[in-house]
Amino acid sequence: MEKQSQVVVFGIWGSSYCKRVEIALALKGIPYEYVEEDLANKSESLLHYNPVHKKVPVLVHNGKSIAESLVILEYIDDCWKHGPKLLPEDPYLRAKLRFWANFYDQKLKASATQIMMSRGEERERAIKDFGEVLKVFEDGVKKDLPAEFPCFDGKNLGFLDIVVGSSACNYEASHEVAGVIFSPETNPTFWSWVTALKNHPLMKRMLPPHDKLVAKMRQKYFQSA
Ligand SMILES: N[C@@H](CCC(=O)N[C@@H](CS)C(=O)NCC(=O)O)C(=O)O
Repeated sequence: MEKQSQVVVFGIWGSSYCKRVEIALALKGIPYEYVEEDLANKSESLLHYNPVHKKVPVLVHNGKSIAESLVILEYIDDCWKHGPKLLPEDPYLRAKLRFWANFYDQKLKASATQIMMSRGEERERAIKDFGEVLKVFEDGVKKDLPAEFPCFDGKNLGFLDIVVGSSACNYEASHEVAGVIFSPETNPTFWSWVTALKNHPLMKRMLPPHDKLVAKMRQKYFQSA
């Protein structure tokens, strides 16, 4: 777009929300500066650029800030027309992709977090709930979207692939830390999609290392372990 575009991303390394933004920028070949935040001691800049939610990620483009990862992905796609398109032109398909991305964040991610936070019977219930929500997501995505959106073979990353793929390593790490919550047997479509996304060269380059994520999850959810 502009000749001297300046792009800064405020994030934390282990956050899938933040990784989405970095993956989208890398996919389009947009250079950016990355600022690692300390959420226990949020910087003045983060509070200034995201005064409403005070969360990462935040994208600052030529001094102007945008918050919320899904909003940022759309902004990147609208602003930088070169490189792969994250969303298609067709308004109906765009709406459907947005719908399932929102469902993924509001239902699936929330449900996965619930599993990590709970223990015993509550955890068993949380795993069952997650399975049900995941089935709705799998069936809905297959029914609503044509084969290329999402990209189940993980080759041409688009909006929903980035949304889901950014969590791929988090799932792998959580399986190691807290036990399996989905498998090729229970959710074959989601399993093979997430695996294909994780193996995409860009994802491999951008996503956090497994051992580092495992250590972080152990500390966050099982401090005594
Ligand atoms: N809906 C937001 C979620 C972002 C989010 O939850 N960020 C977390 C880190 S993973 C955060 O900044 N938490 C700090 C806080 O809650 O104070 C998005 O999509 O960007």
